[in-house]
Amino acid sequence: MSVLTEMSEMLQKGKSAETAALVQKALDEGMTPQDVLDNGLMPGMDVIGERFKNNDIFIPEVLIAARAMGAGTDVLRPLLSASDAADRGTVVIGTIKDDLHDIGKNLVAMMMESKGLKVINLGNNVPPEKYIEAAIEHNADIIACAALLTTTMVHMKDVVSLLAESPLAGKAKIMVGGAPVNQAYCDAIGADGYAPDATMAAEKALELMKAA
Ligand code: B1M
Repeated sequence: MSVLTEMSEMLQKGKSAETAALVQKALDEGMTPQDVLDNGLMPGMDVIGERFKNNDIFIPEVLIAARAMGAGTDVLRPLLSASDAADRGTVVIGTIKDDLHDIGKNLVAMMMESKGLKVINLGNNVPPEKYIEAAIEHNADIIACAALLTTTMVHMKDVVSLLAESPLAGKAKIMVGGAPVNQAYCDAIGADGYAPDATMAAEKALELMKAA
């Protein structure tokens, strides 16, 4: 069995220590952090998503798999963050109010850091006002909102309205993303940018910085 397949299986079983050790092994064998993420950890999480949707597994199993995903990405984070040290702007990121999903948002944060952006991670269940307060405090260039639930993505438009009334109006940009979000939704709520995955989100953030 390849190290990536084994890693995916350990993640699905929620074996954090084994997942982290296999990430390290893959790196030691010469794989890049991006390869490990795209071809080992993410496929494991995709299987979990599918099994959760089909009611083959339930929240406790999903949570322990999520913890193993975190253990794996913890090994990758310093390597990705070290790959480009330039300070290219500041991003305030969080998962929107009432939404506890944070795996994808944390990947987006990690990819943005790897591109030289300073990232202030507000965590999950972030009320719209808190994004604006944090953006003002850190003089952010970009506010990045993630949502994984169709019931929570609606709060993103409140971030857009609050930013328009804040001292950062016209300066900071708003990015949105997460599984139920798309470009049409981004346009409909008046956000500045959308990206479908973590790598493209980091690229979109740099594009928005250049356009500023
Ligand atoms: Co939840 N959950 N969950 N869940 N969960 C989903 C999202 C769901 C699709 C599963 C399903 O039913 N098929 C469904 C949502 C349905 C909907 O709204 N249409 C769902 C549900 C219903 C729920 C609960 C309501 C279940 C319940 O209680 N009955 C509940 C809600 C809790 C709450 O938030 N209030 C719930 C709870 C949970 C757990 C806590 C158990 C756990 C979260 C643990 C954690 O995050 N720490 C969990 C998980 C893990 C999932 C699934 C299985 C996996 C999500 C994930 O981490 N994917 C998910 C099913 C699925 O997605 N297939 C599901 C991996 C991650 C890397 O991908 O987050 O999509 P993702 O991020 C991607 C892109 O979307 C993008 O980049 C990332 C990587 O490339 N991206 C951005 C993300 N943020 C971005 C921001 C950007 C740009 C791109 O710019 C700012």
